[in-house]
Amino acid sequence: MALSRMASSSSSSSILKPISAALSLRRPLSSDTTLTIETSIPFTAHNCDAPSRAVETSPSELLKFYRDMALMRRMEIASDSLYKSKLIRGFCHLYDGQEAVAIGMEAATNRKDCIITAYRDHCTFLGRGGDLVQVFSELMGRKGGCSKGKGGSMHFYKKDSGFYGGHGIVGAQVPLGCGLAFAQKYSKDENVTFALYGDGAANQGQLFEALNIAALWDLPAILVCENNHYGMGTAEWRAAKSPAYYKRGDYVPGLKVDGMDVLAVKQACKFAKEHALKNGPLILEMDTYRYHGHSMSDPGSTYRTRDEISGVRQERDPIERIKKLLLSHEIATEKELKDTEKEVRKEVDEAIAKAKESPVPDPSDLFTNVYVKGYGVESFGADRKEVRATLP
Ligand SMILES: Cc1ncc(C[n+]2csc(CCOP(=O)(O)OP(=O)(O)O)c2C)c(N)n1
Ligand SMILES: [Mg+2]
Repeated sequence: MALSRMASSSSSSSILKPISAALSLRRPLSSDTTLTIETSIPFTAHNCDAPSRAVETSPSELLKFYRDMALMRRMEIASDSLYKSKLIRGFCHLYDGQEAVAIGMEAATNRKDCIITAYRDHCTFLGRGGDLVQVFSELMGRKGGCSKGKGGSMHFYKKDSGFYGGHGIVGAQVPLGCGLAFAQKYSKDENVTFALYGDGAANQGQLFEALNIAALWDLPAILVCENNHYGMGTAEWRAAKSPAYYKRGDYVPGLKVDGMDVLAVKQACKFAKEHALKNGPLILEMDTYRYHGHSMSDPGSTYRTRDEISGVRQERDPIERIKKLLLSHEIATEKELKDTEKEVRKEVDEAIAKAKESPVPDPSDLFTNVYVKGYGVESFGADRKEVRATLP
């Protein structure tokens, strides 16, 4: 990676927790020195000029990227264990491998920009400022969860930070995202919506219908295809005649981005935001990879080889990439980075312990937030004979 140093200051986005004291800078570089780092590979553009590969960052931002991605990784690994010990039930889709997309997007946006995604949503919630106790409480169906323990893994929300979920119906979040962009344009605020979907969802009709309207009305909608190369157990080339998802908007410009390089993601999202505010929609295809299977019921190794997975881990892992940068530019030592990993592990363990203390929702809450109040809906038992409750 090429690097040059310039003596101006830059601010890093401040998500999740502040970087630890153990990682405070003791090197010649001050924490806000501007560093310019080249992306792993060039962007590939469709119907637009590609942004520069030279990305501005700072030592403190790189340290933060490292910590935030390590925290997300640890959270997902811990969720896997909780699932296997049956403390998490139902659907659960993990995001490990894809962390750079959530983190890079955060670095280029503010909380008035909206984000909406599918069911692989734990890390997006954390990136938007959600806390770990809420994550684990929601996953374990406890009251303290971000959806009061009633949504579970697929239904995380944080509206006060512009995070609109967490959706289980493949592709359905994209038209909703275009609706959010419509509201932003209508109210003349200078913000955009990032609507995320997978390579599997990319073949759905509703996506093109929403994109058509968004383009006609120049809505500030950015469609982000997280191409992890599989939709459940189906490889992209089996599902799509053209897996070049960044080109699939035809008249709508697109950009293919190394989604394992957090700096490339940040640059692309910054570029997309500027573009969308001036010209309307754009597609970003993030070339990424999921290490886990599709969901907890998928071991993830029947339709792809173990060599493929370990190859990506070795050559493209987003956390390793930042680690190498931190070490090669003497921003942190191996020991400091190990200490961060330990801290992150402790933080996750403490959050799980707290979440376990949270009670499960009351039975009386079963239908709240589901039906409009005041209609007197009656709820029956499974035999459909006995009225068990009349809803408020
Ligand atoms: C409308 C609809 N069809 C099918 C499903 C079942 N389903 C859940 S996830 C999924 C695969 C989606 O793959 P992709 O869009 O690539 O997202 P990824 O899981 O890789 O993040 C399918 C078919 C669903 N939830 N909704
Ligand atoms: Mg996919």
